[in-house]
Amino acid sequence: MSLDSVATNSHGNLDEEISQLMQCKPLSEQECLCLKRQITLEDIVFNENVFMIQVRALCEKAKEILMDESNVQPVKSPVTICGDIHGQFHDLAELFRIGGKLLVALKVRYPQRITILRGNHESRQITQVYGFYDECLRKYGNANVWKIFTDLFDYFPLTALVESEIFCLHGGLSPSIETLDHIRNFDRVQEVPHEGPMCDLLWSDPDDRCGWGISPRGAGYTFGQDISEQFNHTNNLKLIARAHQLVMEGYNWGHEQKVVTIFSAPNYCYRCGNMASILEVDDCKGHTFIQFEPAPRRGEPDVTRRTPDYFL
Ligand SMILES: [Mn+2]
Repeated sequence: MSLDSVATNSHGNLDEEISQLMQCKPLSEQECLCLKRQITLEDIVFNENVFMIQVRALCEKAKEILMDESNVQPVKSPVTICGDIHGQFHDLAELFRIGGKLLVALKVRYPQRITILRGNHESRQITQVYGFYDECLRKYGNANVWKIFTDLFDYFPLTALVESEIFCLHGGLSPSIETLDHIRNFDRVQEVPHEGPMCDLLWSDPDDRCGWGISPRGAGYTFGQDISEQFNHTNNLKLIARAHQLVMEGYNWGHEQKVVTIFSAPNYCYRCGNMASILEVDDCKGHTFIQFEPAPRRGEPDVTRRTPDYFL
């Protein structure tokens, strides 16, 4: 194994890796080395698990990029806004076909074109309950990959701002936050707290009732149309685009079109029967929702019977 090849970090190689990932295939050792910025001989000798080197290298690179992003990351249109994916790989591949490709490998490849925001599931605690921890153990035999990814999640921006007028976030508003500048000043690189403004952004939901309410989720708040109107007015926003809730049509307007919920996992948990959607914002700031159905799952086992009751 030549260490010269280790120094290589061309986009060509990353592109090949992305194409393999898109087919749900693990990367080879040779290719993995091209991802690593500075891989040491020690890494190669002592890491028995090549996948771990790949994942670690990819996530370290992603961290470097995310570190420079704001808590309210500015985004230019045209852009496509997506909601929850919830680990439905084949539906994610379908979303890629419809709306273009994204996520961590693509974030590293196209840092200016992909913005990944943190959701309430991108946390150590939630991933241990809802399957990601178990999946890492099953596929890699230990929790290293889970640790690498959850360490990366700490760096994901909390919110984004499309053309200064569409405020994007996973959950919703917080009684502790009046302005975007307040969010910009958080130190976000930490596990999602159990309460407080950072927690609320990832957990809250809009509600038909006015004012703030106690969330049935046990974290975050519910917020009424009066709250959305005030927040949009204070911050010169036209729209709050958020995810976090299953909506049968894939998207759902609320608060007299001051808020929209976008959910991008079709037939959620492979049994909810819902459509998914993404929101395209064109370069004239026009909005188009694209709805889509579950991807065909050729040759895949029927997992319905063993789908756990997550999130329902
Ligand atoms: Mn959520």
